[in-house]
Amino acid sequence: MGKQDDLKRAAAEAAYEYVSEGEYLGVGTGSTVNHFIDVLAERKPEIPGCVSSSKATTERLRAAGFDVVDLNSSGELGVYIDGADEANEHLELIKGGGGALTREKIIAGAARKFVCMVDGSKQVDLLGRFPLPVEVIEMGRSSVARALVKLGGEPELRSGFISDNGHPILDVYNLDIMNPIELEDAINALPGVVTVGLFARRPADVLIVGNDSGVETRE
Ligand code: ABF
Repeated sequence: MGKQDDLKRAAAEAAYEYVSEGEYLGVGTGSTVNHFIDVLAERKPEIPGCVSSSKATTERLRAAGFDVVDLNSSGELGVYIDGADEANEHLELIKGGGGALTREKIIAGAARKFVCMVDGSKQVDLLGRFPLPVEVIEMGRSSVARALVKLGGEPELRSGFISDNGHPILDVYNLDIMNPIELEDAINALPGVVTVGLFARRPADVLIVGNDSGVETRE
């Protein structure tokens, strides 16, 4: 494993402490989550099953022996554990680099506690260095892109990519996100937007950061 992977694994091990036995567990997507699924497979918590944010995660969870159910059958979730692409000091996030932002946002909204794991390189003062993913309805792709330019960004269609929900994604470059809640609301209000990868209205409740010096947890 590389150094970055070691930090992700350390964050995943710390996140395991938040797993609540006896309840369905929300599980996100990405390489940090893959480490977390490895930890789950090793420690085998007593949970009835998981709700997953992507086809890729569903496959991994099932291969590790966990039942995966639809969010409509699980009811309210206790805990949702996922990664992110950027995190600021208010635990506001950019997510969706892996393309699973819509399901991630739905699960985060349904969970009482959202635990986010990152390695230290993803902590930023100002969100926006990582291009902001916006999932759109195909018909509105160009009109949404023009509106995003007016909001100060440079949208680019994610090439060769369609989400698990069947939609394209615009990645918006060069945004200095001074007010994440305001920008999240503004992008959500554009006709044709399915989901914006800003998690500011519903930030993480717990941020676990894997650094060279160890794992830091912020709540
Ligand atoms: C998901 O996976 C995302 O929202 C984010 O895009 C990505 C982080 O990936 P990784 O853990 O591979 O860095 O949680």
